[in-house]
Amino acid sequence: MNVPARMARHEPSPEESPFARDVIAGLTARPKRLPPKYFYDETGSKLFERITELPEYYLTRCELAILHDHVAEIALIIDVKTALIEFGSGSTRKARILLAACPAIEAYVPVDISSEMLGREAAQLQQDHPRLKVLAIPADFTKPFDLPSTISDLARTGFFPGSTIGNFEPHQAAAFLHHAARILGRGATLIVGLDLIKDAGILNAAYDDAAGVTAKFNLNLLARINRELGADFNPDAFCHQGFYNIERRRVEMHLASRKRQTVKVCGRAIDFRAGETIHTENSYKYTIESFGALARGSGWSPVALWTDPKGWFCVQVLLATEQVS
Ligand code: SAH
Ligand code: AVI
Repeated sequence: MNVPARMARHEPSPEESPFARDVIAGLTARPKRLPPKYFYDETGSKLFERITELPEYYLTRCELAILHDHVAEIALIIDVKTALIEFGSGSTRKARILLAACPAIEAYVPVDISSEMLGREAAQLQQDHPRLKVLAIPADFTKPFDLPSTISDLARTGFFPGSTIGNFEPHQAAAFLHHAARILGRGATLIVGLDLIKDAGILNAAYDDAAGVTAKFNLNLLARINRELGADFNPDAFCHQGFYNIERRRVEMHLASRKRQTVKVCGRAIDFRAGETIHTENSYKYTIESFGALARGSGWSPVALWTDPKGWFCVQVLLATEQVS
């Protein structure tokens, strides 16, 4: 009898993978939704890097400016031999600013779900910083994972830039902060980037840019489901929506069906009404006070913060206040 190679190796078939389970659960829920962590396959990670260069996407520029302007103060906070652990490291561009100015950083541990990009960026960073221990962890940062034993003698500084924390629901952000405190341990520091509430016009443009790159990033999710799960989405039959929901203080991204249609996903028929959407991402916007309250309620105490001159983006330094078991 011919046994498929993946059965012989007990690997899950595409239909049994966590990705397939999440996609089926999301597309059979009402309203339909998909988790944003699945944006970041190889194509999605490259598209995100293009987003960061867009004139409308101010977030990256603002945060880079804050880090450049205040890295000397950050270096005074990170003053003992430490490991820098970055959650969702992507291009590692922001970590490089800290590495250049903070001699106390002896190890860099980038954690990312996008494994190809993670491997590439870690290898390049190691070449550029031969004396630094670069220890990449391909993982979902919301799940438990172990830090490398080789950093056990170092203090821990977490780094969570980019406003990636905004992609969590507020209760998930609180759970993540507890989880980070558990992973980083007693006495740890966490440097977090967060996007601040601002005029709706600026937010709408940042998530629905004129060149259509954010639309491509959003629609790539359907192409990924086709590629990896053998679905038959026609991405042209969906359109990108990105808008600020003032009441909920979040930018929402959706994929709206242009017509009534049925799509086959993992052997299931998924029906769409014309105009029905798949909710693909929330990007919550905070005030300094609302984020401070969230952090204080989640095992952390804000000890320093900086914003850009326009007050659009904020970098906060948090100190672990309790040992979370
Ligand atoms: N830190 C970079 C990249 C931010 S983009 C910056 O500030 O520019 C968000 C990054 O988080 C992506 O690289 C993505 O692959 C990663 N990511 C998103 N959800 C994740 C998850 N659940 N676990 C691990 N990495 C995740
Ligand atoms: C990674 N994350 C913080 C981005 C954001 O702004 O919410 C992802 C993104 N979505 C659309 N554009 C960028």
